[in-house]
Amino acid sequence: MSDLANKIVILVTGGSGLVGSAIRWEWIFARSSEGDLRDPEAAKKLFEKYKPTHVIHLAALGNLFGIDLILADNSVVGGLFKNMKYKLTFLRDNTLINDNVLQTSHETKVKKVISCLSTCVFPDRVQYPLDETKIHLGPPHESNFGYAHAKRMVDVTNHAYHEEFGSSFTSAIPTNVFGPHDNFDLEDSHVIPGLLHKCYLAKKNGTPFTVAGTGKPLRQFIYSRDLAKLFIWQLREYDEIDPVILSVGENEEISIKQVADAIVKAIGFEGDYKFDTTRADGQFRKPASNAKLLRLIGNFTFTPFDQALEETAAWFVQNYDKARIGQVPKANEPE
Ligand code: NAP
Ligand code: GFB
Repeated sequence: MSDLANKIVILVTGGSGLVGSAIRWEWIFARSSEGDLRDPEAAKKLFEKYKPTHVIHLAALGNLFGIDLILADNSVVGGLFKNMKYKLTFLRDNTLINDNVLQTSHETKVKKVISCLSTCVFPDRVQYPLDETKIHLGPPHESNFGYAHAKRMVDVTNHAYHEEFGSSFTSAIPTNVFGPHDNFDLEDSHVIPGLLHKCYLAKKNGTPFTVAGTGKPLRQFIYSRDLAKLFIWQLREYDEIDPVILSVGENEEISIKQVADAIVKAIGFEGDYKFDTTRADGQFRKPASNAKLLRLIGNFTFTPFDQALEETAAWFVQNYDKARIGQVPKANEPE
């Protein structure tokens, strides 16, 4: 699949008329090189440059490339293993980013902000399924408490802005996201991109394919293209300050082993694979309810997991040279 297959281009005929004018949006996709949002001055400059009326706030540390950030192993990205390692950095830097984005949005009279949280904001011990009312009922799982506390404070901050200034700042809570353009680093990434890369190299080089942990934990995954559509819905239709969970149904949890099996199929790997049970499993499960989303949106068709995974694998294989693959040990480098 080419890059174009992931690009959404919408042609609006009659776009200069009454109706067309009402739906004319200008999108600005900022990245860290436009301004490091940990720096309040950089945030101000970015907002002064583009004068946004609405903000979808996705920037987060835990997902950084190309930023001047010195960590012990000189690299930075997300997923369970990175979150376990850099709790303070992820707490401090995400708190700075979120505060700068919200305060600058307030100062420049942005009409609406949607900040992206994650299901890791939920308490570790709470009655399942997770839903929007349970965020603050207990501490998050210890494996990523730094990142989780920074993210859950956005919900508190949104309410405070609303109560003091009437601001329309809200948040979205996606489950584990995957798709083209992900960070496919071998170790410091989320499970799907990390395993896709490992499986690809195992097939290419005839090396072992090893899955971290027991394979038993359960997760809900959302395809990035489905999530994009839900963000647009939220921007247009959603008026609450409280967050909304953006997820497939809680009955669509799948195990890490099922993920590995789907990856083996999508990559066409024919060897055996094994589990490294010395490595962490993280939370066993964190099923999230999408009942609120479905009640509000009415109906939404999620891309079937296998189809989304195949599209992602095809994109990764075809774009290996330009994908975010991190450092590949020399012995594993494809010819
Ligand atoms: P990603 O692929 O790593 O992208 C992160 C984005 O944030 C990049 O555009 C990056 O810019 C920008 N950024 C990072 N630090 C910044 C800084 N200091 N200043 C300005 N921009 C900065 O991450 P993603 O997976 O799309 O995640 C997007 C959002 O979804 C995040 O808030 C994340 O917490 C949330 N989320 C992700 C998942 C998941 O499974 N991926 C699940 C739940 C929630 P550069 O590319 O220039 O570095
Ligand atoms: O995507 P992931 O890192 O994040 O998945 P979480 C971790 C699960 O996949 C654990 C297993 O059970 C791991 O043992 N796993 C197997 C692997 N092989 C691999 C691999 O090669 N790489 C990775 N990363 N995992 C994240 C939070 O939790 O959820 C983030 O840490 C964020 O903060 C995200 O909230 C949505 O689903 O465990």
